[in-house]
Amino acid sequence: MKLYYSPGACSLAAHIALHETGTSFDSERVDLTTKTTSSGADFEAITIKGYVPALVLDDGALVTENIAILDYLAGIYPQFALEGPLGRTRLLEALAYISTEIHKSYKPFWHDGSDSQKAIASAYITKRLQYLADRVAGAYLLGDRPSVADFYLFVTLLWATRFGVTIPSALVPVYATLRARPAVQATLAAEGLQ
Ligand SMILES: N[C@@H](CCC(=O)N[C@@H](CS)C(=O)NCC(=O)O)C(=O)O
Repeated sequence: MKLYYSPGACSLAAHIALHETGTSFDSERVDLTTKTTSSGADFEAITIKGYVPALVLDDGALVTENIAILDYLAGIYPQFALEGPLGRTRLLEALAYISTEIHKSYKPFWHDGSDSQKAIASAYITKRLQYLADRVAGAYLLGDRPSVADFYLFVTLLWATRFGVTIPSALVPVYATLRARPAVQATLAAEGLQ
């Protein structure tokens, strides 16, 4: 498996998940401005979408989109999935919420929004995080062990610290617990983020 990522981008979620599995995997950094990988390859020839994350499986199949990649990884590494008849549904529900309601709301911070756009986005993100904060089910978002949704949530909380977005108090210990995990530390180091 090979993950294409950009340091500190949303691809950090899949990068953490791969480190958490302890499996061996390849990774390559992408310059999102030039759409070139660190080995000089044309990233748009790998995925015409031109954005990270992109995961190339051992048989050459390409998987894109955070939700699909994290769902795929939870499928093959069930320690990061949810149990029960509605387990996958609940996981997808959380991933979709984090992607569409939280991740995407950071757009003004990443794409040179105005101060007022950033203020509106910041309030919206905190409100959407509050929904999750009100439902924290243990040491992690969905229980007492981490799921792939935690790794995606972690990225959005890391961005919150970077952009000055208020993190609801119930998510602060979840963020700290995730951040202290050796695989998270290793991933941050691998991406040059600490
Ligand atoms: N729909 C995609 C969006 C991924 C995305 O927003 N990637 C950003 C980094 S966080 C990116 O690569 N942006 C560069 C670009 O769009 O040119 C997903 O959910 O995986």
